[in-house]
Amino acid sequence: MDKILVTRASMPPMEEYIEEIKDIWDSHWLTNMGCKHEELTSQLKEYLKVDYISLFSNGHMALELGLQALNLSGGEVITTPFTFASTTHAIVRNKLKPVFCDIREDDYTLDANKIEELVTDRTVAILPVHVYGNICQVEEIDRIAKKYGLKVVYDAAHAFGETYKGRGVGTLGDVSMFSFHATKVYNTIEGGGICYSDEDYGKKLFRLKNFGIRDEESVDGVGANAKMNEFSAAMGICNLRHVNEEIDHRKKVVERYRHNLSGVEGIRLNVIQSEVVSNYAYFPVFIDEQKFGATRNEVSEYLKRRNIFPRKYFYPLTNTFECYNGKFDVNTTPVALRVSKRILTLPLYADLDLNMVDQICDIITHIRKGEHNL
Ligand code: T4K
Repeated sequence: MDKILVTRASMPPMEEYIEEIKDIWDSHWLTNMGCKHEELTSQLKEYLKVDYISLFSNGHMALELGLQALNLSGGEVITTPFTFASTTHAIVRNKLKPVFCDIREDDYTLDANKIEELVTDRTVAILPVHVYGNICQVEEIDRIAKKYGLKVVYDAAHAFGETYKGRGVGTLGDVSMFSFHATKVYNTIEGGGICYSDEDYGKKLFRLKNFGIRDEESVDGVGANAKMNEFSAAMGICNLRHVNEEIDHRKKVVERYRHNLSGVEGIRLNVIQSEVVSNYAYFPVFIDEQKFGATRNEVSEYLKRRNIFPRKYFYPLTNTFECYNGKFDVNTTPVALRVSKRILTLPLYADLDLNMVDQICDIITHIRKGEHNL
């Protein structure tokens, strides 16, 4: 049996991509905000229901420079440790201090009830993550941000195309970042975007991703280079034509998993959020070893021996990373710690065969019944 990996990049038919890149050969225009870049920008703006979007070479640079463009100049950012390395690194690389807030037991997002106690006179922003596409407690976060004059930057890397109460999730907070990495619901090979509504902010962002260049003879910012190239943009144009279909297929996979695994003792499935139109980005299961009879690690290792490769997104927590040299106390985020040791994200992609989903679930239910030697 071929390896079943946690995900598989979605790709358009090859002929469609070749057709899309033909005019790049005619123009010899490969990057620096070319035609494909501009076309994709306007298509994404419409698809995501946002005022503005600025495209980047990847989601991380979008987040890092998106934060930089807010001019927060030192200070503390309240954030979650239950995320990919990028979120915390983006804060630290901006010379800001992450202050870790615990997460909610049910949807794994930042626990808004615990934010206020972490606000100090140094706090400048809140950086929550719509982890797995689960939307944060946005109204409460908004209330706190207004009360203390804080910026809200959403890491919406997992939330492409989702809506909350009918609004594009990219409109939440001051700015939101989407990742268009190969592993995401929607990809531009590598890529990312920052959504915003303030035009002046957009101008700063543009300079930051293009060396701080104002015009041919003036450079007025110490910018980086984080532009999306034309081949990525062409991939994005093609993938956008298929993304709704992609999400429908993912939905079927998720429904099959839910059907097979709901009611298995010791397995808790991801929440369904009533006001959210989901993109079915990930399929995390929380394994309670007391009730299930095996640990998350045992299940993961057993599946790997059967050529199925789930992932422990997100373990370890970012506040335990070696690179931070013990600066943060993981005991301040006990729920995140408990979840990170018990969560397993199962394989999920649009063309994952439903029979394979059944096989994965069979293995898990048999482990529950003690019918497999771990
Ligand atoms: N914020 C959050 C909350 C994020 O989750 C991420 C990225 C970011 C920010 C930053 O956005 P980007 O700068 O990446 O745009 C993967 C992705 O690389 C990363 O984008 C993603 N989050 C993270 C959750 O997952 P790894 O280290 O697990 O990737 P890797 O190479 O092990 O790939 C995982 C599986 O994906 C493979 O087993 C097979 C499949 N795959 C992978 C690649 C690279 C493909 O099918 N095709 C491919 O080209 O991080």
